[in-house]
Amino acid sequence: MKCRKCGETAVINMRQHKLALCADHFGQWVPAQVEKSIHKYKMFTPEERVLVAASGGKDSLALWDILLRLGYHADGLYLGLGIDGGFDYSGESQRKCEAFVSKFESSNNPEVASPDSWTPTLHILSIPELYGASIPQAAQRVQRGRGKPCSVCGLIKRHEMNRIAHDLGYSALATGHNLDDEAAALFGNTMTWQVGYLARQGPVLPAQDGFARKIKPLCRLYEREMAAYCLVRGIDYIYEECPYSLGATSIAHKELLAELERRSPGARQNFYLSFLKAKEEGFLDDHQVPPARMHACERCGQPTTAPDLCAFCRLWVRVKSQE
Ligand code: Q46
Ligand code: ZN
Ligand code: ZN
Repeated sequence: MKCRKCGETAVINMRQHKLALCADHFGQWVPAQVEKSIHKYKMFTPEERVLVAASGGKDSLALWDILLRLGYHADGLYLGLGIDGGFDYSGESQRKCEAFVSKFESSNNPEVASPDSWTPTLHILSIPELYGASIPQAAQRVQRGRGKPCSVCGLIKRHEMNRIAHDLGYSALATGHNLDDEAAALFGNTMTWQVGYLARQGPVLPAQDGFARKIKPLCRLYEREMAAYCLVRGIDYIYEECPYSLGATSIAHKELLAELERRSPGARQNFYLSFLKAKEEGFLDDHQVPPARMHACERCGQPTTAPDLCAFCRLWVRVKSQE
């Protein structure tokens, strides 16, 4: 297969776009797509500073690389969750993020179109060091050994990412969700008609009092494209998934959609993009939940609907009581 642009050997064929590209042209095509999404969904402006939630996986490191190549001021945040899984999952993920950012620390890296001598920063935050328990330990104590730690993990990650983005003055928090992730989430929400979640699902979640704006610049790119981008760009990422992700419903939904995509190229993209279009046209306007009355958590100051402590602070009170 030949590259559509130059006739060299193609490294990827994107059937949904009827487009095959060589390594060079694919390496240029991906950032151009991300730039289009940033503009189309009004994610942020060149003057704004963005914080990338860096997990060490392919999507978040590709996202960070792309934003830097596009000349944006993008720093990273790595949250150490204290997950081992028999192979030091958290330690290994952190090392991938550190290795990634260290490439930019050597001055005058021509890949970073930064107008001054600015180099990206990786903020590292360790949950066990800060709060005295890893995610699995915290979950073990409050769930008494039942179930996976994912809901505890999600709550802690959301709170801490928001806290750092807000405290350090970033305009937006960027996550590496790709189109496969978004289509799987949409499928899950549709299966159970979670209309409230559907109304909130999209490439941008605007900032609210005390909550940072959340953006998903990779939302129009397939997962396999992100893996190919890392290969083309020489980005070393952690291949293993979090050990607790095994058997997740979202993975089953991804597999179903991948099968659909195999039979009908572009089906997954159509599913997600037609949803966004229908939303733009007002399909869910009657289901927008009016913003709840918020006040500051007595302990951490983040907005909450609860009368005293936010869910994050209540969680740690329970974890401490079980020590
Ligand atoms: S990191 Fe955390 Fe995920 Fe691992 S424990 Fe579950 S939620 S699976 S994105
Ligand atoms: Zn080419
Ligand atoms: Zn709180």
